[in-house]
Amino acid sequence: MTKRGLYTAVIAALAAVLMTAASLLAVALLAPPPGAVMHRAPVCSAPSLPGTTVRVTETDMGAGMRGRPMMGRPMVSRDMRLALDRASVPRGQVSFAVTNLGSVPHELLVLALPAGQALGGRPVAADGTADETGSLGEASASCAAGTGGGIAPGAASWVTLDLPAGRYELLCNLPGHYLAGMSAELTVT
Ligand SMILES: [Cu+2]
Repeated sequence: MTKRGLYTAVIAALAAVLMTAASLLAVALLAPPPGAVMHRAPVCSAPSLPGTTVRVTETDMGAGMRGRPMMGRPMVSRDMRLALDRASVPRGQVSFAVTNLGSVPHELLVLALPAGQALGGRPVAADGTADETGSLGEASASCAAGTGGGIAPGAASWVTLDLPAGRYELLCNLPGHYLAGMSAELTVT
């Protein structure tokens, strides 16, 4: 091999290593957050929405990994999450684009969080659902806006609301999910 040939081969090898590293990094950055169990490819995603968009990601550890009943009582699992891509938005039109990255159906409800009430502190009935009186809106339809029968795994749902300044609690109110950790706070300024 000539000196020039050797030089070209070294450059080509370096380029191959760099491209492999870059693609590994891209895969790592695009992967769902830790704890997310993705059982299938995304079914659909939210369209472009009016106002300020809050992206909500819902995850669970998978039905098979959740707590089994103990001493006749269902064990409360705390491995379900509802994460927001921002903690505050300006008042006015706010759109919620919800993606279910979990393995079971989820939903999103928006409720006011009164002063003095802690996140996750709503009373929960015997059936495992929180009191959702005064709900301002919800995204619970698979691949559609508004109210439906739940967001299927891999699907998205969305809703646009007009929100005045204040604190809000976003939650999933399928039985047991609120207690399992599916609530997040949003501040509207
Ligand atoms: Cu849920």
